[in-house]
Amino acid sequence: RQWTKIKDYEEILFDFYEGIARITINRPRYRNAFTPLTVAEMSDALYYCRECADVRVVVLTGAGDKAFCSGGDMNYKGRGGYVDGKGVPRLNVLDVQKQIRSLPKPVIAMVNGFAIGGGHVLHVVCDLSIASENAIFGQTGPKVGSFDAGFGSSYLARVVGQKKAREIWFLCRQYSAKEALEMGLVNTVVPVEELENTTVEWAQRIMELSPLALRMIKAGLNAELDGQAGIQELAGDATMLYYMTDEAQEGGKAFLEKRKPNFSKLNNLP
Ligand code: 2NE
Repeated sequence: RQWTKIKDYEEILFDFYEGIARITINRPRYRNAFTPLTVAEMSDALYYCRECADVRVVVLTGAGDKAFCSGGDMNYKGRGGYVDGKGVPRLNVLDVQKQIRSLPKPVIAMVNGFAIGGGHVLHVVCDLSIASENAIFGQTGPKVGSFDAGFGSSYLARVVGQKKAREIWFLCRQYSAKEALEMGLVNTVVPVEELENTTVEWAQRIMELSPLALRMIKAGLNAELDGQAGIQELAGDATMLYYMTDEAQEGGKAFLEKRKPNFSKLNNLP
């Protein structure tokens, strides 16, 4: 399978294959822990994925065979956040979580090893998670002086239930791929050598379906949980569709032609 590079970055890889954009955290030496730069690059790549009509599905993964992502790089953790090259402490991974959630295209986590701490949360916020048999899941925050009480807790609880979410955070254990599957934390578990094939197959199946239908489903599933921000996303999609109608076009045209709009001949469905 020939993936072609979309753009050069320092700490991620970003490539494309037949409608699929793949973002790979590329710091295997540190079990793919993210720095503020890694996260800024992920954000840039996700923005590209949103803008580019050729991208139908996004895959998030980690380089090498050991880790998906081990969360924030502890070498960069200062007071107030993970410190960037200019000395500014940041928690910019929270923005990336929101980007993944609001991207109007399916995002698949291809979990190829440890998904730990903030790295675990990244897979949690993806729409689907496909894990290899060697994948290991868990939160470590309360052990290492951190926590994610946002999506990393509340959305996790929506995925695995309140008891399990509290167990994951209160015990900071590690869970096998099999355990993750049993608690509904991942969609499927496959042998390591099948991980990419399965992910591409799932993406190809998704791409046979109506992108607009999937976009609305994702927005609807988010809206139920995300309050006004979720409704705003769903409403934005409704507005986009409305602008495609003669009715909306007539309103705009009438304004520009300085006349009263004529909505009388338009369909008024029950
Ligand atoms: C991931 C895990 C379980 C892997 O264990 P193992 O035994 O396979 O590898 P090892 O030897 O621990 O790690 C290999 C090298 O990677 C570095 C290690 O320090 C080690 O370096 P050397 O000793 O060879 O020099 N490494 C691994 N993870 C790192 C990290 N996150 N930062 C910097 N270096 C890291 C094991 O490595 C592990 O438990 N890692 C730490 C996971 C963790 O606690 N992450 C931070 C959670 S907090 C967070 O992510 C967060 C948040 O809570 C809220 C907002 C934003 C972020």
